Amino acid sequence: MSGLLKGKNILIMGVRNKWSIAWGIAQAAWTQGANLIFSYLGDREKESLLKLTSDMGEIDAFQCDVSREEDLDNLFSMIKSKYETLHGVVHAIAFAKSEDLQDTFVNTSKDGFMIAMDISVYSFIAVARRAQAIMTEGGSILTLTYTGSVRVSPGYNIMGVAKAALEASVRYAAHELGGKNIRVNAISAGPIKTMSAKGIRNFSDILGVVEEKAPLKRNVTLEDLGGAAVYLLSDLSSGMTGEILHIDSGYNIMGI
Ligand code: NAD
Ligand code: IMJ
Repeated sequence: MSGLLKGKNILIMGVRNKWSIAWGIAQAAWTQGANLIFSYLGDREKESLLKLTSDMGEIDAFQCDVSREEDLDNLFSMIKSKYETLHGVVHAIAFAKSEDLQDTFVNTSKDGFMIAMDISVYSFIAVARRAQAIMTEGGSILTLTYTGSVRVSPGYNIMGVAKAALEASVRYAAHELGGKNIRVNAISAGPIKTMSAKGIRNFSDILGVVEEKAPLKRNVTLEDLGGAAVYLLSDLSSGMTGEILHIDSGYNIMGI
């Protein structure tokens, strides 16, 4: 299969390095013929993005710290002026203060709560608003979530609360944008070793539990996530919106 995303302008937000979920999705979308546009947080990410995309030819990459409204305004006005229309957005961004992922949940500070909700949830709403305004031919908006939204994942703490709000945001945005043929979905990914998982206590134990207990007896890969994202971004998923799609080796269906 190839060419599922031919002619589609797709914005990928959240590549930090070659392990990033956003990069796995970008590669899969590229293989399917998408015109990729990237946004990155800062200079460090820009440098690694330029290296990663060096054999993709001329590709636009714009700096955008999603906590800054002016960065978001600039990003979408650049996209509008250069591409006229947008068909897809991948939002693969989350952040909480590291102390809020280590300390006890009830010790979450107000500042820590606000930061996690701002970067991991509000940014999605802010992106969806700007994206829908230039999705003149319909479109697909995609974000990434984790099971910690619905079940307690010790240490995930405020990020679990943020992901619950993110998933609810997917449903509200899907309801509102459906009339413009814009679909909004999330992938709930199994644990995967990225920078956002680095330094998480017991992370290799968590990967081991999935290998042992998940129906597929293995952890998910960037290719697994890329395939699901291509489906959600393409017309193959034309009847699907407001959905949380589990790409987790089936772990979520298990009880004891
Ligand atoms: P990652 O660290 O590679 O990606 C996170 C990205 O967020 C980085 O590119 C970082 O630059 C960006 N970011 C943080 N603050 C930002 C800001 N203010 N403005 C713009 N960008 C900002 O890690 P990842 O695991 O690929 O994470 C991508 C998404 O996948 C996140 O939403 C994460 O919650 C989700 N997710 C990860 C896992 C996992 O196990 N790694 C599982 C399920 C869901
Ligand atoms: C993150 C924290 C605690 C437990 C965790 C994770 N588990 C998994 C993750 C079990 C799989 C990774 N994940 C799903 C995330 O969404 C990570 C988000 C994140 C990670 C960091 C680490 C560095 C930092 N801030 C962060 N903010 C969000 O300073």
